[in-house]
Amino acid sequence: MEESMEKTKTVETKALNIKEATTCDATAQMLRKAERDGVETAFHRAFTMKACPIGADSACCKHCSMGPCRLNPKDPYAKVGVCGATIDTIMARNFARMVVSGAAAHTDHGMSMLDVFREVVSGKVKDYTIKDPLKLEEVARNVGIEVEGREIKDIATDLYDELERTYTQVEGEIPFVTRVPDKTLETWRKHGVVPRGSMREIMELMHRTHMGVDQDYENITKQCTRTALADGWGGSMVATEISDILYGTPTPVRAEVDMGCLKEDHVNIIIHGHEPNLFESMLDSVNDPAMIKAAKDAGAEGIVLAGMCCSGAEMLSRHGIPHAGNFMSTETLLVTGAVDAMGVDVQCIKQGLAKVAECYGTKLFTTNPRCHIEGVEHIEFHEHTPRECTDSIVERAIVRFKNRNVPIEIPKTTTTGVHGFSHEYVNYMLGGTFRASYTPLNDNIINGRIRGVAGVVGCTNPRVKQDYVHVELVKELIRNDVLVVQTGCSQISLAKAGLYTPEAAHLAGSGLREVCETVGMPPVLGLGSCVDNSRILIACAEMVKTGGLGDSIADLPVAGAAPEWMSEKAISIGHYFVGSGVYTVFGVTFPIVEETKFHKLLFEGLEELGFGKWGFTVDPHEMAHMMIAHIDEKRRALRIDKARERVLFDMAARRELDAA
Ligand code: XCC
Repeated sequence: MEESMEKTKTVETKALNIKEATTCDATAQMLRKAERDGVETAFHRAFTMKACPIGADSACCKHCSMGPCRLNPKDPYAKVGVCGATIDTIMARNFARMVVSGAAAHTDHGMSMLDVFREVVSGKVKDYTIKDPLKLEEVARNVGIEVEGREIKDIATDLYDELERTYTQVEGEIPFVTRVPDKTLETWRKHGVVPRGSMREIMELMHRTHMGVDQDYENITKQCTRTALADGWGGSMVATEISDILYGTPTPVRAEVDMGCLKEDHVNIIIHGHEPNLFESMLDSVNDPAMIKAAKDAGAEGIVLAGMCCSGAEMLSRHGIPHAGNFMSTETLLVTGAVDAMGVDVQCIKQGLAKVAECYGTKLFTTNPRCHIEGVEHIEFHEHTPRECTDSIVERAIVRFKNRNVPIEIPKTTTTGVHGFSHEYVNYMLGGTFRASYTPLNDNIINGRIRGVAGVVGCTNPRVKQDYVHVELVKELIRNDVLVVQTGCSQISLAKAGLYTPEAAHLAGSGLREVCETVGMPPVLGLGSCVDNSRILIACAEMVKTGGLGDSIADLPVAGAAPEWMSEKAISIGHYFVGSGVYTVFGVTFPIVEETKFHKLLFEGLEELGFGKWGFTVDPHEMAHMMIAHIDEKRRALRIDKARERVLFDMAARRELDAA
């Protein structure tokens, strides 16, 4: 029996077409090794397990035990659920449950950051300090706190009290509405979607989506928007700002990406997850001379620390720590056999990691009370004594290094690029240190060198070829003079493809190339992790406030995309961009039945109300042109479309002159 099961597994595993599964060479190499070793990954499971077609269209409801009820996505209005719920109610509720879960993840992360901040300010946490007092003052000023002539500790105490309202406030508006452009805020107020506190919004949306409560898809969508905005302009923004205050605001830094950052003769430690607290402490642990000595005593040349997923993206941006790969490479990285320990905290941690780690003898540790994995050792991380956890992981990694008993194969691939952009740095970079402003960015958009700005963000997903959609989309955008800003796993896809070097400017259209060459920047700017999408919101708000590009975020020639998304957090992010006024296009699949009233609301109706709108396609080139068409439409509305034709004509003429 067992033998035949084994055989079936091998046949299924072999059927995976690795070339179709990923464009990441290192991941492909490790998938081949995994198959030789008889190890299964999410790629294999996605290949053998078809996605449920009813669920994919969101045409089922399991909110009560009168069901689960299945409607027919091909004939969506033919039936209703047992309670009478229509397809629109069912889809809106399902969508809302994705938004609320994603928003909860980000806001809980932000709340943890705020917890640490409170304890640092009160002196109870001693291992972290306020590294960026200038940022502290700036954020405090933004939310109306007096800073002139005051002690840092006093400002920080007031800031904590103010930002706590982001979560706990039951009435009123969250603190960071002060950053929202007036006209955008007016639209929110008109439609009653300005968030109060995220706990309240999340609770209300959960309530409304309970059986027999909100059964009007438009009204559900309204609370979806309010909750998503409580994520983007609330929980996520607090997470980013507090991380900057505690650990430093990113500035451009050269860093290495991909599996080749592992070294066979070093102890290799990976941190994977989302909250920077664990990683920051690990950085101290691996740099502790006692730990380095212990590693050397065990026969290693030293210790390599690298990140994965979003905590990796954050450390890449902030400290130039190498990044070993994005979401779909987490299991395959362990297949190298070279990872001595992997510490994880929260979000995007596949349960499948446990099995792969066991196969290769990697020590896998969960560290956060919110995230245990059955069968995986838990070493709890406490902010008051962070080194206890991270030192212990290093010690265990050294022991594993000494006792390695699996063959090691590390893909040679690494790419070095420039990471660590922030909305503050975009200011300095384009405006110069002494006249920091967004004016040069706006000017270059108005004069047409830069056609518009696109945020390309989000996950990788084994239902599509890993990295392919991200890379093709971004190449097409920059070729058409669209400046791209990125976060999360998408940033890593493009970094591996080599687009994070100033030299990549040659892939850009002539207008964008000219700007990149003048400033010495890459055509693609990495802003960090997924909570750092809030940096993109702030950049949008700054562009509006700087002037010349309309009165609200919805007027800007910008668009967003998550072409390989998979998590509920991505849906929350997508919806807060839509709520903020941005056209946002998703790939892979969209949990909705087309040509229903709810579909029409998300893809058209919201825009008519003054918000942004959703878009969907799986094809990267089509996606790029949908975004470019939207950018051009906005340029026309702003009457700056002619300037672009002129500037491109000028450049063509100049090139002819140069060639003559
Ligand atoms: Fe997760 Fe944040 Fe998605 Fe990557 S991009 S797969 S959410 S790690 Ni955030």
